Amino acid sequence: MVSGTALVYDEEMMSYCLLWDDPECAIEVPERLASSYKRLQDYDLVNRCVQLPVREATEEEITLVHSPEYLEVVKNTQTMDVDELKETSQKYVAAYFHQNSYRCAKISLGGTLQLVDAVMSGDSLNGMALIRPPGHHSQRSESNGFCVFNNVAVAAEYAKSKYNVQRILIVDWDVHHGQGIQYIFEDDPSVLYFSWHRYEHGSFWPNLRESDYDSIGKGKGTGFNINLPWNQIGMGNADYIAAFFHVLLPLAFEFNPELVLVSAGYDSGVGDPEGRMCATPECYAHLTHMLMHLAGGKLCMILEGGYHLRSLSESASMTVRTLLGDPVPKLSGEMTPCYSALESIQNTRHAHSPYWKCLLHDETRLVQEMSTKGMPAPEPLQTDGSAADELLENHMKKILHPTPPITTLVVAPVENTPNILEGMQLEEGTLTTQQAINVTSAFNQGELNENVLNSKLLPAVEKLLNRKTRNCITVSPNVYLSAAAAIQQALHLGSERVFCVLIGDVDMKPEIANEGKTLCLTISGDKMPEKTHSPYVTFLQWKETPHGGSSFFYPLFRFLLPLAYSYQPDLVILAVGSNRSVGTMDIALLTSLLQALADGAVLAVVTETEKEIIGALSNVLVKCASLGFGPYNAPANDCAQSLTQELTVLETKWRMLQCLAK
Ligand code: Q9C
Ligand code: ZN
Repeated sequence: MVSGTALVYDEEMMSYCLLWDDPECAIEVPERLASSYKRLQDYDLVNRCVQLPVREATEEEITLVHSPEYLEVVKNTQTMDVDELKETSQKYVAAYFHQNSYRCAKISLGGTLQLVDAVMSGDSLNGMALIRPPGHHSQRSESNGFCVFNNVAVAAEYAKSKYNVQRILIVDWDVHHGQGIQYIFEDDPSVLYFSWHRYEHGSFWPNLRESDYDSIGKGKGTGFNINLPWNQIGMGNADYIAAFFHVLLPLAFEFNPELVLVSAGYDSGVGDPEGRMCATPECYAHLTHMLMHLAGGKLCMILEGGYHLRSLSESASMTVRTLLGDPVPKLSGEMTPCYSALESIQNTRHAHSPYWKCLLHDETRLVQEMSTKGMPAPEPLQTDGSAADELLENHMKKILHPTPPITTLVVAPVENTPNILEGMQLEEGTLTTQQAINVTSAFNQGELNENVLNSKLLPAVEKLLNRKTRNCITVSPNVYLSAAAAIQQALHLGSERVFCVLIGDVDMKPEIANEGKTLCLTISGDKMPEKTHSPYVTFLQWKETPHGGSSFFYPLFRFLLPLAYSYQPDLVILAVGSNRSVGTMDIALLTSLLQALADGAVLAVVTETEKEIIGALSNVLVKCASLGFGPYNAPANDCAQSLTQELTVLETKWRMLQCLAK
């Protein structure tokens, strides 16, 4: 299996800088690279990556996207004096040239292509290129916004021609609109381009009408350009995650790319003077983790903007850590997207609803009157960013914990041991049905049964909560009783919120202490049982559609994950019983994505006869296994309908479910 994370970096890309006074360009400094690389070293991430040498991009590669005339202009800057450089720069918007710009732009692009080669050849699973100059504003014959060559756009053309890639997803999480990428692929259905950006109804740079949600692509490319404009500053973790759940991910999974390129700008992070947004570094770990589930894991991160050095370097580090497979830290902050973000999400979903099957099931409509229209422009920024320095220093200490020594603890009886993979530790034994019954009643009476405590499942729950192991898988003759026992044990040990997913025919409802300390979701092929009216006991009626592919992405992003993220559990328990209505790959995807919650503390309880599930989940828990998914199928009507009903009840409490502003 393909593994490993590639890292592209070369200090030579720091050999150019702004040579005259220009406040607009002054933020794009060489230290952006030095501080990012330094932070990766501090976290010992550089050593864990495969370091790739850079190379110069060839003229042939540059002209995959750019005109020969423009190439000539850039080439000529090598021998210019300062006045000539300044004059050339002024032909473009927010651009500057230095005598070394051409050389650096060639290795910035060449480094990007090295990364694409490593990932497409299978030498590495994924990787990141720390490069400058950035690329996403650059156009066929134009430098723009500090960008010289459009690194990501050339990378996409390169992958298409060299590796015959049919579908490429470009995710642009930089805070500016990558209008260069939009122009280049506007009419190309083989490249799905997604960009969120600070827009403020067009009053923010680059002030383009075509950055709005209704620029959806042209000709054959109609539906393949996704703009999500932010009309307010201050967007944070909940807004970004909601944008992924309700806009990007369903479309991306339906698109089914063979390669994912990220225009990874970190000016969308907290403290950045350009973006003035609020996302904290671990948010980028979550975004990265979600994208790792596309294209069999083929994911290339290419640096764009990011002007607050501490924020940039922490967020880039979180990205690389996640690519390497480290646990994703719990997301901080209130999990409620803001009103303005919901308006933007609603409009983008509406604009794309004619082109994507996964948007068919929900009502979409345009926002009649935008709440932010005509609002005063934000005050100019007064602080020097040192407040964010301090915030970030404390924040990182708070959210980062040592990685548990064991990745996956396996609790199984000897005769039922799953294949032990690297990173797994086996503990023999499991709860018998009688033990499970004993423990649930024992806890209800506030008493512990000695006999039960000696069984290996309950100590495993303790190890999970004390972070001695990252996650745990157990096989059991009665998964629901075992899950109930594990819940009781977790609550007994002080868990505040246990998120429990039960898949299959749950013949017996575990009696569990509630008070909001557990949120239980049952997934079954049968009709919904009578309503409970508790937002902590929910139900999803779901069954697989017959031929190939899967319809599971729809409830996954529309319901399961937003619910889990709203709840912010400190433990996830997933019980898979017999007679399940969801396929193995779908359960594996769900499990893998749920690992972004609770610092990765996931307990999977599987019926002992379900060998295929045991194998698939073991793989997913030990390593972010590259999962392959077929094309998207529309779900059965009754399933979609029952989900809609459930959503109406739940979305007022669990706010990440909401995708209409109202
Ligand atoms: N205050 C990149 O992030 N200046 N380029 C905007 C608004 C230009 C950003 C002025 C910003 C260019 C790669
Ligand atoms: Zn930017």
